Amino acid sequence: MLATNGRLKIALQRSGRLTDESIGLLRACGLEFEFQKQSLYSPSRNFPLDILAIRDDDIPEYVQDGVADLGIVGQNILREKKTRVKELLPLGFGRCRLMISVPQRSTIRATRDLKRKRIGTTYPGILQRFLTEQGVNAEIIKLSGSVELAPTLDVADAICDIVSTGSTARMNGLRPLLTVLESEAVLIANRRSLQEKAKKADIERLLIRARGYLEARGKRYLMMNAPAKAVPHLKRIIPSLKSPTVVPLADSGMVAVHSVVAEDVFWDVMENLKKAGASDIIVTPIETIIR
Ligand code: PRT
Ligand code: ZN
Repeated sequence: MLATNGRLKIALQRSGRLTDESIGLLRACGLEFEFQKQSLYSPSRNFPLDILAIRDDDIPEYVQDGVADLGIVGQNILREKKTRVKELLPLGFGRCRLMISVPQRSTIRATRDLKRKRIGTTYPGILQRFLTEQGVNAEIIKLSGSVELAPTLDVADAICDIVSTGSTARMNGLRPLLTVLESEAVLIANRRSLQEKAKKADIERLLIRARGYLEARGKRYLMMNAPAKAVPHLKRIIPSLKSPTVVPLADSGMVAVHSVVAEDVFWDVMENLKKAGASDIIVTPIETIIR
């Protein structure tokens, strides 16, 4: 029914670590909708798109099979499933690492020490590829959950699991050994949807908006007044100030300078600008940058 109405369908995680930011991204792209975790579909009021809320593990297959045209999922899940989908855009949230950890007292200190050891994981596919690349012959113990308990239960000598802050590993007496995969959420697409003219056009509209939002995230717009002769100095202070907008002011010898600056350096930059003669500095958030 919904699969043939010409509207895009995007599969999002129904309830979990990726849900809020996935929804937030679509809202930042100007899409209006009511998102209800209980309902399978949530239609957008102002864009030809319906949200399909499912478990994250099912997203790659649903997108591959065309049940959904688009999906947002962690690269960890995507790489494990080995589905044929197109990766369109990394989204910068849901960051984590797939890591091999060992008990604190373990004699395993380097990759080669994993030889003939048992590694417990819910990511047997990624782990096997990694071990093959490294030329290490270890035994993979496929687990379905509570991986961090495997060494204590003597089911495994090491584990390969998702780590973000590392506190779960520490609480279980584990020490990180090495990173197998760095992961973040990505936007994926069904390959046939990208060839259908109408769908492709809607996907591209969405992509432009998503890129604009990602580009603007973590950036501020700066406006200030300054003596014209201070402009070369100001340029050196603001890292991103390659070609600033410089507008002459009625007051001769003064200019208005506009620029974009990264949030993390912004306070330092502001203080230095003031010292360099800038005044009336205005800082505003940026909603989007369309290039
Ligand atoms: O129900 P559903 O199957 O949809 O959800 P889920 O429970 O399988 O997934 P969820 O919501 O836990 O994670 C969704 C995605 O978020 C993952 O596939 C990753 O891409 C990403 N992500 C980011 C994480 C983490 N951070 C994370 N910390 N996924 C899992 N964890 C786990 C980790 O395995 C550990 O056990 O959280 C625990 C705490 O981690 P520390 O290191 O912060 O202690
Ligand atoms: Zn899951």
